Order: sequence, then structure tokens, then C-alpha cells
Amino acid sequence: MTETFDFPAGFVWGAATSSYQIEGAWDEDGKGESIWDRFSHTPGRVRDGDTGDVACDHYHRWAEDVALMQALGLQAYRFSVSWPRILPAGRGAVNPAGLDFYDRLVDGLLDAGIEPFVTLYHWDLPQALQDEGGWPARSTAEAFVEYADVLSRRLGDRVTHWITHNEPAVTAYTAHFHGAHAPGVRDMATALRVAHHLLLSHGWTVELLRRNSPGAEVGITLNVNYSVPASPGAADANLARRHDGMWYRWFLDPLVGHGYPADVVADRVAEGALPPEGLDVVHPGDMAAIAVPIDFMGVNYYRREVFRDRAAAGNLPQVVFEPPQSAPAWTEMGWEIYPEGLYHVLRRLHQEYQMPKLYVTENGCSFSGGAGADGRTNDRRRIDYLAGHFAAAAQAIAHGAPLAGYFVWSLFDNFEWAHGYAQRFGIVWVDFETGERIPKESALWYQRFIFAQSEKEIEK
Ligand code: IFM
Repeated sequence: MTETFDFPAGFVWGAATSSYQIEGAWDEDGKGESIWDRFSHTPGRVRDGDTGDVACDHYHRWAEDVALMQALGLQAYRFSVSWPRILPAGRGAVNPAGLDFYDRLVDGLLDAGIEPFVTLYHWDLPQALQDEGGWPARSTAEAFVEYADVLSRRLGDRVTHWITHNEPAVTAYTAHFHGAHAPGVRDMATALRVAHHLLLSHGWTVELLRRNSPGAEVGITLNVNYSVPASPGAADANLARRHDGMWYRWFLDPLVGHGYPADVVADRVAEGALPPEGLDVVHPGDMAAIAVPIDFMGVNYYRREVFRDRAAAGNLPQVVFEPPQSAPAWTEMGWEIYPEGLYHVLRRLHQEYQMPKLYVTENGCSFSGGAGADGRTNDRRRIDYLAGHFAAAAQAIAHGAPLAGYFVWSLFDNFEWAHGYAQRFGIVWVDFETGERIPKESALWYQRFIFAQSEKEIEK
């Protein structure tokens, strides 16, 4: 199978995680409370009352975890830093133990020959900043700059890839419009303020990260799925346009200097979420700050989203993703498996947005299935998912997309936000009772795949 893929020399193969999803140690060694600590400790917010208090216990097991990554042949590891571990109150006093933890982790990775890709913000805002207004307030963007400065001064001599934010659209909409993520707000006007401050904080830190980390590359990760209408009809096309605009173009367009998309502004004005004069939190100079050139864009791709306007057929609810057609084509999250969508998304970012460099910073699937008696897991569906997406990535590269690396989501089964531990995205099985890690068949397949790619590079 590996013969069918052709990836350029130097292509990076890795795996990704995030702080709140794996670290645990939620209140140890001076760490401050995060909005996810508060949210998961609030009854009714997370399935089965699960929390990230212990999670994969990576905070204590990080050395074992790095050894496992090395054994699997990973060339890079994308992880995020817990802001309240570094600055417990969000700004001001620094927690040395927090910095030491990430310092050791980075050194451990480098000693193991694994390149660290560091995400600054993967959703665990210090609760203290939430109490002062959170992302709807401009002051949180200012605090982010302070945090980025503290962190990059400490790690900037060794970290070569910085990602400012992970999926700002999810922070904006899932957390502040749908209310399903911390801090659980349900208001579109607030969500749009959040989006602006996330983008602004990104723009304000790019040059700072470059200064503190000379030679490093700086980017941002967006979630971009493949949104299409179910039919050529105008009603379906309009639904797909609205979704694509709200979730993807609202972030992509300002990052490349096009400002907020006019059609989406019009949608929000029509709904009353924005006044006719537009977003009130945009100050002079903000849009230029957001459009600062980046070195790469990270893209998290999971699925195709097909839109059918049932209202047009007199059938509510209006917006739907197509119902499952056949069981194997869907993951346990209910997400369609559609590798070709990755090809289209990468091509789009290359052609429409002229991104200088791309990384797939997340791609993967949730399938349960425990460790078998022989210590292995039957994980064929995940292998098929990954193989299909690798082929799509290779095809995008063949058509010019500047894709430089791929990170499977996730290295471990972990805390899947509002789903708690009910969804397993890992290539490594985690027993949440004992903390034991068991590589699934997909991890062993990935190990062989990476090895075969390296062999091919040597032959070239
Ligand atoms: O687990 C999440 C991750 O934190 C962000 N991207 C999507 C993943 C799967 O839902």
C-alpha cells in the first residue's frame, strides 16, 4: 500500500494532542483554573460528568509518552500549552513550575529526535481572564500577547513551529454561540466579538514569536471541512454558502487581507446579530494586524458537510447534513468519512488563498474498540481512514498544494470535550482507570508507514 503514496523529501509525519485533553494535573504545581476546569466541574455540561482532572495523566507520564512516540517513529509532535499553567491569573505572575514542565517536554522531544510543534491556545483560557470578560473583551487579546511573550522567551531557542490558535471558529461559535463548549455562552453577537479578538491576538503575536524564536515558523490552525450543497438548486447552495462563510471564510478571508466576507456580514445584519455598520469591536489598524503574513497555515480536516434545504421541500428542520448512507462511511462521531474532501480543501487553500505552506495539523476518526486479549486492538477502520486521507493528501501535493506535513488526531484516546471519554480518537488506546497505554493496530500501521517513507527518502 505504501507504494501508492508519494510524498516529498522532508515531509513531516506526526501526531497531535492538546493540553486539557491529555495532561490532567488540573490544579497541581501552581496551575490556575481554566475555563474547561470550571465547565467540566459544572454538572450537566459534559457527558457522564467526565472531566480533564486526570485525563491521560500526561503531566506525570510525559517521559514515558515521549518514549512511546519515539518507538512509533513519530518525526514531530504537536501539543498545546496550558495558559493557566504558565500564568495562573492569565497575566502578571509567572508560574515557574509550569514553564519547567514544557521546558522538559521540549528537551525530551528533541533528545528523542522529535520536532515540537507548539500551539499556544487550544481552548483552556485562564478562568481569571474569563471572569474579567473573556474573549469578548479586547483585554484578553492583550493578555495573550503577554502569555506568548513569556512562553516564547523560554522555549523560543528550541521550538521551530508555533501555532497561535487552534480552530478559532470553534471557540467563537461552539463555545459562544452554541454554548456546547466552555464558557457555554449562546449569543451570535458575542461569538463575532470573540472571533475578532482571537484573530487580533494571532496577528499581534506573529512578529513577537519570530523575534523571540529566530528562524522559527509561525502559523495558525483553522478547522476547514468540505461544505457542499446536496443539489445544484439555489436553496441548497445558499445553505452551503452560509455555512462555509460563517465557519471558514470568516477566518480565512481576514487572515489574507480580504477583511470579513461581505455576504456573511449581510447574513448577520439580516439576523440582527450585527448592526448595519458592522462589528463594533474593530479598531483602526486591526484588520492590517490580522493580515500579517504567516509562514504556514495548519488545517484540521475531518469530514464532508452536505447541505440540503428541507424547508424548501416543506420539511423542517431546515439545515441538515445528509443522513448516513452506509455504516462504514461514518465514524462514531457521526462524521462522514470523505477523504476526497481533504484533497479539495488543500487545493482550495492553495489556489483560492495562496497559502505559502500547509500542514494538516489534525485528521483522524473516532472508533471505539478496546485492547484485545493479545494486547492489540482491531482497528482496521482507522487504518482505512488514515490510508484514504494520506492518498488524498498525496494527490493534493501532486496538484501543487504546498503541504509539508501531517499530524494524526490523536496520539491518544483523550478527553473529547463535551463528549467526555465516550469518543476515542487515539491511535494509542488509553485505559482511563489505570493510565495504561496500548498502541492500536493503527499506531503500528502508522509506524510501518513512516518507516517506509523514510526508507524511500534514503533511496531517493
Ligand atoms: O478533539 C478535537 C480537537 O481538540 C480539536 N479538533 C477536533 C478534535 C476532534 O473533535
